[in-house]
Amino acid sequence: MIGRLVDGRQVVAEAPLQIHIRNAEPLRSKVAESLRRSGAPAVADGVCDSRDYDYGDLDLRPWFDRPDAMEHIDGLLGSRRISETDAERLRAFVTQGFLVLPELVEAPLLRDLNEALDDVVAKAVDGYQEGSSERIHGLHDRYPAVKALWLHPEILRMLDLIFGQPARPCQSLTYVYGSQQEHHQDTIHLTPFPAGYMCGVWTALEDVQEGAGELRVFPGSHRLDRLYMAGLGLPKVGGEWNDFGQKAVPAWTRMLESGRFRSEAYLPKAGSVLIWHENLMHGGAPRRDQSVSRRSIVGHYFAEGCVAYYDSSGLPGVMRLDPRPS
Ligand SMILES: O=C(O)CCC(=O)C(=O)O
Ligand SMILES: [Fe+2]
Repeated sequence: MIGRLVDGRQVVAEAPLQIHIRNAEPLRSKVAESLRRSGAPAVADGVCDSRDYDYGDLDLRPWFDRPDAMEHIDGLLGSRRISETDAERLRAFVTQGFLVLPELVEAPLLRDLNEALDDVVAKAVDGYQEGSSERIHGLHDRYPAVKALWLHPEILRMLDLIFGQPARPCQSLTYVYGSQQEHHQDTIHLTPFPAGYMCGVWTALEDVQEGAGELRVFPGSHRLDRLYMAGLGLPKVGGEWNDFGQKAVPAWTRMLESGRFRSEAYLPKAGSVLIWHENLMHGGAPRRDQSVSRRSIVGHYFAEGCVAYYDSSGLPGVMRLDPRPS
């Protein structure tokens, strides 16, 4: 590789550059070995795709996707690294595909978050129209309260326990009203390699009422197959989601047809946080009462050391390295 020193637009020096990536810690080194073995690209240069990675290698599964997941939790308990409450939550994550931290967010932060949303609505930030189901991207970089939630120590602690690795936020999505999003698995949009190393985090900013377009989850559905673009015969989405909607949504519907998994309405109290497994089927119910808001913020997190990309668009993924609050 050639390294270039640039002053403004002018190259003032150039020299051959060698980069030694150490990948010393366990997940990084396992991933690096897998990439080498399978001939996967070590640097994202072009379109990222699931076929580039060895998803068939079961040795790369995270602990919670292994048959001995409960023993892993017992081990953490035995070494006093976690409390009995943590253990209960991790067990729920393994069996149901999600866990809940009830009323976690402190009252002052919850108030600041709601004030941030009031401001978004009043100023029509990003063209947001009061009453619409639109989501607003990236408010963590505009409102300190959203950043504080995004990097909330207790959420990060729980994610670190799940991943066995430091969790790194990727994005935030803010909803004032219900999303009414079709049921889906996030895997195809926020794609980790190895599979499993991504979680969604859903925080309620108010008590969620039935009919407000509540989040619906399908307990246990994280054990269903994962869908990727290549498997669906879909080209990467450049901006137009029609083909995607016509193929992916029916594929998800077919996966649920057996009736083995039933959706549950999630009706949390303000400040509660739900963490879902990357492959859990979930969606937003129809807003039966259009006048009722459903203020919530979603963050997606990858585990440090995994490969992160967006299979649906083929773009490389983001892992933000913002310092954690001490
Ligand atoms: O909040 C919702 O209704 C769904 C959000 C969602 O699916 C996501 O952000 O991954
Ligand atoms: Fe989702």
